[in-house]
Amino acid sequence: MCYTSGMKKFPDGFLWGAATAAHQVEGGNIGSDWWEWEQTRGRERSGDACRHYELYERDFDLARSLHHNAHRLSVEWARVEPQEGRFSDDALKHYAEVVLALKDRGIEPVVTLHHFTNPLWFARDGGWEDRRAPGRFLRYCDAVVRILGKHVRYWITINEPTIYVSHSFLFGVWPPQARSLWRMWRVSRNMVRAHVAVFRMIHQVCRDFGLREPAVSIAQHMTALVPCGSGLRCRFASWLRHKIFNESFVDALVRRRALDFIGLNYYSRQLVEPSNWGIRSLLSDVCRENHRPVPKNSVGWDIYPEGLYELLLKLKKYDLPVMIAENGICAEEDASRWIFIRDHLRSVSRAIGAGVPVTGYLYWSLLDNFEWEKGFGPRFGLVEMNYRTFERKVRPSALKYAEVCRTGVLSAE
Ligand code: IFM
Repeated sequence: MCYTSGMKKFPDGFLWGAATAAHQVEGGNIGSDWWEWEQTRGRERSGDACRHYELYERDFDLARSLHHNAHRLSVEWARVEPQEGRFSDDALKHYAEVVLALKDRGIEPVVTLHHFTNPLWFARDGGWEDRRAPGRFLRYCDAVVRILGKHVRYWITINEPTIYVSHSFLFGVWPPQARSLWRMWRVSRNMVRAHVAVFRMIHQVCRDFGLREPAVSIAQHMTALVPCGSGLRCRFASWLRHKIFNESFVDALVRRRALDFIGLNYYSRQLVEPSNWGIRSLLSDVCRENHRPVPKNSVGWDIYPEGLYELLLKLKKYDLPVMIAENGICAEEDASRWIFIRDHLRSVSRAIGAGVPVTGYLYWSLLDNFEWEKGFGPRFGLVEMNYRTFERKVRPSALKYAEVCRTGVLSAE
């Protein structure tokens, strides 16, 4: 890392780009549990989303024009295996074409195999709670990896497992809207098993086909857990939350030697202030007094770039490369997007300087997209989406980020 008058030069070969996920951009994901759930919720529906399923080449042209050399996308299980054990050749061919479209543009694909959505048949027949879930997920991944393996080196098996299990099985906000510690625990256990099985399968397929060593991980969502006060309760609760929400899934996979790198998704901070020593309070109470105010994104999340540096330093103990698999802001005003990216890249650069092997940065997201239960309101994109005409418009922040992608240098201003 070179520091010249505040300028930061990132390592050669650093991956620069953005991320998307199938359900949020493709449109028409009719065979998935989310699609069904949206129809019954009286909320905004994903519908055509960004029509990325048909317009992906246009989007990748934009990514190339913005000097991205990497792009994270997800394969939609519901499209690839619309009925149990029946694979869609059309869908598999489509994703092969998508990956080749990236390669043709000199963009390294980072492929996610599960990003929150499930095929309907799977969800209706026990979903992730069922003991058959790891085997079913493995069968689907095997079909994908056999087709895409030649062209893909970076794999993310499961996106944000902790967010998925907590939102779907504990807080009851995503399908199947369960509120049960026991159900959450079963799903977590099955996801660990599923990841480990897929990790081994990908390595085996690469050996069998004589392909280069793959790099397989999850994308782990981590929040900076900052004690509001210096008292024991705040500090203990922050430590406990970090262990449970940020590290436990990673630890389970490290123990099983099933991570080649750590995919880190980072967005925000939680100012921890438990009102008592009860377990609920220790795990969820936050400061309500705005004691240490910071700017917020358009859905109220604290913007806290220092948190990325602090978390990266904590990841050093794993002795694994780290890829920032997501980091982004939803904002009404685009000016704050560049400030967000710049400040978070400063944190990444500081962490690299402190010896953390960060290998890439993928902004969330390339396009404005469908933000789950919040609908199309939050605007995360480097590219603005007109959901009526499907016109794409590059935002000024994207051009500033493009300069960093082109040069590998973050200038001082
Ligand atoms: O849109 C999501 C994405 O699907 C997973 N990570 C967080 C993003 C912003 O909420």
